[in-house]
Amino acid sequence: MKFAKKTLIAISACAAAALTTMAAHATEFRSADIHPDDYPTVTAVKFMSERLKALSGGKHSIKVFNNSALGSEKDTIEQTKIGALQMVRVNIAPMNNICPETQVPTMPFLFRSVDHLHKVLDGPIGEEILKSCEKQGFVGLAYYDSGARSMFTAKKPVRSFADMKGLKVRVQQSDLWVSMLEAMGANATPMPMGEVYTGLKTGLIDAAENNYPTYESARAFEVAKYYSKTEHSMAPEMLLFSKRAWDKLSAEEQGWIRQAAKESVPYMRKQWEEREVKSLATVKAGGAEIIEVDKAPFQAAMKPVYDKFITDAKLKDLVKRVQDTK
Ligand code: GTR
Repeated sequence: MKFAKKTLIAISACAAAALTTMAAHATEFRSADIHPDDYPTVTAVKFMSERLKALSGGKHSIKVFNNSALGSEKDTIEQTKIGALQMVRVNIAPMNNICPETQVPTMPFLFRSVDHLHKVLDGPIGEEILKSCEKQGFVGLAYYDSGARSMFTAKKPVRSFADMKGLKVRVQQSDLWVSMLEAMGANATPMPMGEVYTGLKTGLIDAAENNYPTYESARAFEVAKYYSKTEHSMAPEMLLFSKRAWDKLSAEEQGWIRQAAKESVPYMRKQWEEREVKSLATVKAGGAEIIEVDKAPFQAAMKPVYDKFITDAKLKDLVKRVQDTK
């Protein structure tokens, strides 16, 4: 017992020493993503790695563990918090329960257009929301695009709001998402993205919702061919650095990371635009039916969601400022 304790102390001393010397030696930071190799979030972080290498004179780079190699988004967020992972690229939704300000850009029908979204996220509101995650152990580096999310169903199409009634819909691991789908009349089932294809195939769920690129890359269109353009949320992607790892770096190193992340944003946006077009063509060729729906009743049903989640003065003010952004 005594020996084990000593060994443990020795191990933690080694780990601490490794972290202290992190700043002095070349480091390959580890970053996680659930998406496949060619997905824009993955290629953007690889681009960021190249920029970081150049800015740091070859000292630092980033290795991306994608395809859910290190687990679901919820798992990798936890690993990032404790510093086992230095960086993670996730959707903003699994951060909703951790950091309340992230609920704001997730809110249904909040953004009027991609331009509106970019104006908000690239400005002081976006900055404030990134910063708000620091007290929870995450240094927010950037947002990436994720388009608009829409419903897709396996058996019967959603052609109107009434068709949502009683559907078993997979949602992201966020209370806000559960409420959003419940307000649409559906039964919400939170689960990791990696289980969606099988869930749809086996009938465990009737539906899910996502943008065209994920509907395509997860091959969900093969098992749920009705894609109804509800476009209910434009919840963006986030790039987060572990605050534990961050605090071990020098100001200069932190500056390189921030700069490289910033430079990866326009690169990602261009890749994203191209991928949305390509994915739509792929799913159509694969037999998906793209359905136009009247969004007004969906939007009208979202008031209780705002009432439940946008509760304090700070969140109310953030939503108002987003709405007022021209
Ligand atoms: C995608 C997003 C992922 C993940 C996924 C999901 O659009 O890029 O980060 O959140 O949706 O629905 O789980």
